[in-house]
Amino acid sequence: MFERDPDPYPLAVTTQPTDAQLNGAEILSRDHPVVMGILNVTPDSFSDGGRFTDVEAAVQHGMDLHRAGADIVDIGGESTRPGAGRVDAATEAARVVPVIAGLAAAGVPMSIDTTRAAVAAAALAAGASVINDVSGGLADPAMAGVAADAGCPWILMHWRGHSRDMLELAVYSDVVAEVRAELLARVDEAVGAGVDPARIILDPGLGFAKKAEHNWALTAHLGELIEVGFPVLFAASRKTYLGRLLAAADGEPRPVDDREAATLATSVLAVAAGAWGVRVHDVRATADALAVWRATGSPRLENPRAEQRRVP
Ligand code: PMM
Repeated sequence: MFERDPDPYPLAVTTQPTDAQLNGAEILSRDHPVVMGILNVTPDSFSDGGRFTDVEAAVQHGMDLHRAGADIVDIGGESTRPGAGRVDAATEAARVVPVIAGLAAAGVPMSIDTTRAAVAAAALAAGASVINDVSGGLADPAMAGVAADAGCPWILMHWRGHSRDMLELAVYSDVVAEVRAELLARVDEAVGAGVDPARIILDPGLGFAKKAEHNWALTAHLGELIEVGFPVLFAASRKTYLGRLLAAADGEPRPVDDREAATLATSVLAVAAGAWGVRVHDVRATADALAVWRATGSPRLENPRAEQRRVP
């Protein structure tokens, strides 16, 4: 059922956008898994940090990601790597807004990766159409109001605290059940604040207050989150647990730039389990891997509990 359009999506906006396009909702009804390309405009993100701090270079990279097959480009102005400190809202907004404006002019659909309502509002005003909130609404109580007013899709990621101290929070007795329950609590809060449930996307938050064993359990049991009935975004790209899996004999983790094959394997497994989309650094390789999956008939991994879906 997830057939990708034969051609990449046109860069230029040639027709009048519909209301659904304006508020980003059409990204929710794609008939193929959504590929979200990562563009971090930060000096310190773990994979692309420092590469796109210049606005022109960042806009060019965003356009390249879109041309390579990204349905949407995710723009971040604050690093969330484990242990990272915070930047202030003005700095974060100043990093992302010019890049978003440049990419909007080129017709590139974008999400804003932020936990701050003010940054999200500025990004939406500049042309982003989806909020990607790694705190699932917990970090800033005003975020739900921004999402409700905009009527845009809101990605609620599982989160337990800011990056500086999140490793201490990686304590679970049943990580899959707890992540699912905590995400549903975020959904209830969002809906209670006026957010349309049909605009909500969930994300297990790989690497955020998670140890490697937690990430693997969430990957293996992704179907248990998908069966809840919301679209699920899977974001494993180049993360530390893949580096540890592929560690050298001396225990040295595989370097960030050499985790692509493992990333592709996780993306194919996730879409085969029914994920709505994947958030990745290497869009072209991901599009190729998903083309293989499609060519074999888009087979789905068996999810014995799929019948119990609770569609919102
Ligand atoms: N991970 C990072 C940043 N933003 N957003 C979502 N929805 N899910 C994630 O897992 C996620 C995210 C950190 O990775 P990066 O430094 O490569 O952006």
